[in-house]
Amino acid sequence: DGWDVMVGARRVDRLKALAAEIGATAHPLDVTDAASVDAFVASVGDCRLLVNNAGGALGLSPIADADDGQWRTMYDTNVLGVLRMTQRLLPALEASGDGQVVTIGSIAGYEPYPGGAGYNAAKFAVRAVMGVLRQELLGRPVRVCEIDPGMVETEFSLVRFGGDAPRAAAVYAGVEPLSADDVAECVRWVASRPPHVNVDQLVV
Ligand code: 8X3
Repeated sequence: DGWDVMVGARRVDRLKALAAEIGATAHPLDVTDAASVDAFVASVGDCRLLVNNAGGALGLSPIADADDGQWRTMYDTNVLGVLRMTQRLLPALEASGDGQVVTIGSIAGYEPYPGGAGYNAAKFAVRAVMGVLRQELLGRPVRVCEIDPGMVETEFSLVRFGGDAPRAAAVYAGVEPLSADDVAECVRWVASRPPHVNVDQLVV
């Protein structure tokens, strides 16, 4: 669609390969690290669109056995990561005259499930943050959209289960899950709406 894209992630080798594939600029980014976010944002310049994609789940333990370290990491990545990125890029987004924040939430932000409490809590929080942001920016030129996918076959489950490939594969057995491309297409569609079309939420 003609966007001048800057991509950020922790795994620099993959990031560079992706950037080369799509013609983007790559910059290392860890959304849990304020200094990393500052360095990323310092190299952004003009900005009309922020896509908050970083997130993920760790573990599937019932609350009785939950690991507070995993919960802390999930909150830091899914929620505070969104805060750090959004807060720092808001001035540029607003100055563009037609800014937009698109954040990837999850169906887990609507539907709690056994073993999901830490991730559910984080994604419910993301939804709250996006709802507040939308109200706080009312009347200013920054739209706020949350895209909430259900089951998407990426490395999501491999990460959740600490690299246990058979357990991760079992999540998608017998179903046709969404793909990363399906979600990317949702982002592309939202980002290409004209300024008066504010897509608040997409549950996919
Ligand atoms: C991932 C969706 O249902 O695996 O965000 O938690 S679910």
